[in-house]
Amino acid sequence: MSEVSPLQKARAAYQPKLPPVLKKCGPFAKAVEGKPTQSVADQAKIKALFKDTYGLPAVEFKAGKPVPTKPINVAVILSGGQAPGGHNVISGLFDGLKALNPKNNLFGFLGGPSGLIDDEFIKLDKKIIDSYRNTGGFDMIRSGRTKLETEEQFKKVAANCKAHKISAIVIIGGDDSNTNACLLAQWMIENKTGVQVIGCPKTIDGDLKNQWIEVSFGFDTATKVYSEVIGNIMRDANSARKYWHFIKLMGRSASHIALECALQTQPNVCLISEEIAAKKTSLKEITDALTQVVVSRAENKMNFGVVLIPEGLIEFVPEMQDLISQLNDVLAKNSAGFEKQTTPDDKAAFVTKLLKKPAAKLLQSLPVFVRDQLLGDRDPHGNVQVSRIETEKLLISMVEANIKKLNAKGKKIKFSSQAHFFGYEGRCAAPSNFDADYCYSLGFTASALISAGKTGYMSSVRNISQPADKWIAGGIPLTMMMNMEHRHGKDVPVIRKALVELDGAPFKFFAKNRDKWAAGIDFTYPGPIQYFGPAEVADRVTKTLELEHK
Ligand code: FBP
Repeated sequence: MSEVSPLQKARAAYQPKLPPVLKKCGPFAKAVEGKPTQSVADQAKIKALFKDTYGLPAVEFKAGKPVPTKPINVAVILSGGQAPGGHNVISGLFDGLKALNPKNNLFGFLGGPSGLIDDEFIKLDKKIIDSYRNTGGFDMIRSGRTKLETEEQFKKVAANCKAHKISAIVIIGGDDSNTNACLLAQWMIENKTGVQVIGCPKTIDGDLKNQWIEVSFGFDTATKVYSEVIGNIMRDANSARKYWHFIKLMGRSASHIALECALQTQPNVCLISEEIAAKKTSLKEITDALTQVVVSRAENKMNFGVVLIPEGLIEFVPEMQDLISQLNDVLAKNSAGFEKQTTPDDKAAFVTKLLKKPAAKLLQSLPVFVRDQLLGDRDPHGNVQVSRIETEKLLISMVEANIKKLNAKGKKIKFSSQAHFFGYEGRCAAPSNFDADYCYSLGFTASALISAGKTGYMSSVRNISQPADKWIAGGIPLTMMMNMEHRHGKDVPVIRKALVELDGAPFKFFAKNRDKWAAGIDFTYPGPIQYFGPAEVADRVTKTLELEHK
């Protein structure tokens, strides 16, 4: 075991806060059912696919009395990308189960869904749980991206549950993992296994949210970590006054992380993919607008600045979206011929001939490193790995080219740049007080949902822009968040991804202020996450949550 840092020691003693009803009644709170629910769209199709889990009522926990419960065995997995607070979901679940009955057991299946399929697990005891309380990372039981969705996999999971007398599975994951949790819950009912399935909302991307799930866990801590470092870079930029920093921020598709960091730090530019898609802004228009900011600032002797770029941007730019979709198609149909090409130039020439004219022209116009990234390794579905494209460097090189042209016409604009990508730096940070409390509450709520006999539900803790003594614990049917989407050639039921809403309060606040931020040095330096101290410093929530629930 590695040495424990003084902060980790102090954090181990932190007792996360719970919603009042769970604080008072523990997992014996009573599950009060509301009205039957509907899926967010495609009701008839979702209902037909989820015969037993469709239309279930949402649940809210109210005061209840302890009752004796039989001992049970429960499985837990962490699924998908890391997010701060995962260990606290597990410790909340563990404490809830032990409060129900000290003989209850919690098995942590290793490496995500594959552990559940391949029957690899550890029994989680107090010693293990105590050593991971309030820590970041998923290293207690690790995570993985295996998709748990086939009949064969479900049968293996059911067999493993039977072998270990497991009667409930808790899946801690994002939209895809919880979609699969919903499929698994339905399958377990249809096959009369008696195994309950409960989901917990995880992802730093913040795109698993709706009226009931106000935020996915990890978003708070990750955006605070990125905002701290962005603030540090802003101070550096404002001190040296010689660099433009182009910072790409994680968030596979939605721009919630970039928007939140912009709200926290007030950069000169922050691109929002959803706005770019809505306005059908071209790459040239994006670059011209960026160049305009650089030029205006240069005219005011400010040859420095900070630009935030969401990771998923490239897929939202219409002509790039078209190029990527043509590339996916062409490479799938001509993979043998493509693999025979030895040099990057030969590969590009081979593909270019097969693309439609505008896409071919665009590919040829891109910097060689971006062209090669687009033609590099495919994902397991054979698609271009968009998240590997260095958009921050692409934009720098396009702005550079614009400035060069302007300088050739007599302007004298200085443009020196630095490129950054912040993503992995934030995913395993020690959870903020908010995430420590929220995650522990989500895990504890999951134990209460299990005790209430629920399946096909997601643990829900609401009213979280308020202090924890006003939080509401409950559960919502997974089917309620679903719609049908066309993926990899077929229509499938999925939990709807929440993108940035352009008529939402966070974006509106940003849009109102961005011109002022572009012109000046209104930078805000949020500083590091504080774990101890006054609530307005240590317990503050994200600006997104604050604005959405004002
Ligand atoms: P989840 O949605 O599974 O939580 O993962 C989100 C994320 O962190 C994205 O922001 C990022 O694009 C991706 O994971 C990176 O994935 P990987 O860890 O496989 O490199």
